[in-house]
Amino acid sequence: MSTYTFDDLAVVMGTYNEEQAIGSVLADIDRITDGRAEIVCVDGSDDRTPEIARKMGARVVEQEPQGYGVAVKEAVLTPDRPVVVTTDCDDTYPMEFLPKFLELINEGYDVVSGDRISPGAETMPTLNRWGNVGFARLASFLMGATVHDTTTGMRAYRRDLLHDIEWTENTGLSAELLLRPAMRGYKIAEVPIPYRERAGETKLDPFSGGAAIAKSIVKVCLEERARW
Ligand SMILES: Nc1nc2c(ncn2[C@@H]2O[C@H](COP(=O)(O)OP(=O)(O)OP(=O)(O)O)[C@@H](O)[C@H]2O)c(=O)[nH]1
Ligand SMILES: [Mg+2]
Repeated sequence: MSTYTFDDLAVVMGTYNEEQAIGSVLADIDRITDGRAEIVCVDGSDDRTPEIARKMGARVVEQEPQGYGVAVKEAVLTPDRPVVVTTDCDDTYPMEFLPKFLELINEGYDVVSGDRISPGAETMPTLNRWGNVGFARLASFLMGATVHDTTTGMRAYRRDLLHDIEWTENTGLSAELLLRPAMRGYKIAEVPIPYRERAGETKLDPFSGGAAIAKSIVKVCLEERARW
């Protein structure tokens, strides 16, 4: 098995009016990876986000805003590098964990998922935290295996599996990106991570978004069980 370095890593994200956060997110990635990771932003902004991203050396793919999953699906399928890490562009996720995520891929895991819930996620709005605990319990029940955080935005994936599975969800894409590989026997690791308060405004409505995520979890788990 090959040992990947930061030269084999792409960090990808959807970006939608994140000019308050993007500078610090991209600077963190560059600092932690010595400027060696490729950065891809699939952008639907009408503020200065794409301009800042380009200036900082990111590859910007322009796309009309159509929701989280439409952007992130394009983002994960864009890089040619063998390891793809997703994050949000809101400064919530700890880029200091990139070396740890890469190390676990090198140990043979196919998906490494940042688990915000186990360490407490005190900075997460209470409603979101309850919702996320509920989603993880629902998914664990339907899968017959325990997961702690199904909606985290920070994960590492082997590129090949991203191209081998067909992705169907939008708001629920984050859950889908964990549950389909898990239910097909790929090797999954959850890593407890700290979670920071968001910089800038949320793009997700907690009620309609939460309902869409619950629906995606049920749909994806039933579809995957039907393959067994
Ligand atoms: N290109 C694009 N990016 C999007 C769209 N919707 C959300 N995003 C990006 O996807 C990421 C996740 O969105 P967030 O608003 O952080 O959603 P969340 O993490 O569920 O909610 P918060 O708790 O507020 O962070 C952010 O980087 C957004 O800018 C969209 O329609 N198009
Ligand atoms: Mg976010």
